[in-house]
Amino acid sequence: MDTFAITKQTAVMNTTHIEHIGIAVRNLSESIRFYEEVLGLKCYNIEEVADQKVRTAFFMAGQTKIELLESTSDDGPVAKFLEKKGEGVHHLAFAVKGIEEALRHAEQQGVQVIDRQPRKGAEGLDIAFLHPKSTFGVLTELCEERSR
Ligand code: CMX
Repeated sequence: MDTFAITKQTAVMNTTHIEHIGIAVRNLSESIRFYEEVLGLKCYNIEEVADQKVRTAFFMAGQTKIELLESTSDDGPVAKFLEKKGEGVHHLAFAVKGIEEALRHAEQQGVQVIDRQPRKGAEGLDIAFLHPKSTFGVLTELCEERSR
């Protein structure tokens, strides 16, 4: 049976836009130089997210946010990704309204949810991940501006 066949019978997620594209890098300062000195973008924020074992750097390219991710630990998710796949696009993040309902909805649709409850992410967002094995190969992040 098609995993997503019941979508039509339940309320769908309220997804508003792509919040950011996450890119795994080995060295944050070297990669920032590429984005600033070659692409001419401006890094406007660097933030460590201890919970995710990453240091992040943010850029806006027009309306689109780019997040560079450097691992702060050998056993973090980005370290594992770099070891296995090398540098490159790591995840796609969608802004949703009502992240808890969105997660429940994804689970009901048979999607493998990594975080059953939202966690604290960078830039004041609540975040939660869906497993790439159930999202057609793309690690998918849901995020929402923190309300508390
Ligand atoms: N994109 C696509 N596929 C991925 C992936 C990614 N980012 N990360 C792992 N995979 C694939 C692997 O290639 C592997 O596939 P195969 O079985 O076909 O080889 C499979 O998923 C399992 O990979 P793994 O290396 O064994 O890794 P784990 O299962 O231990 O962890 C994942 C994978 C996605 C559950 C883990 O990385 C995770 O929990 N990620 C969410 C948190 C996160 O990534 N945080 C960093 C960003 C934080 C931020 O933006 O602030």
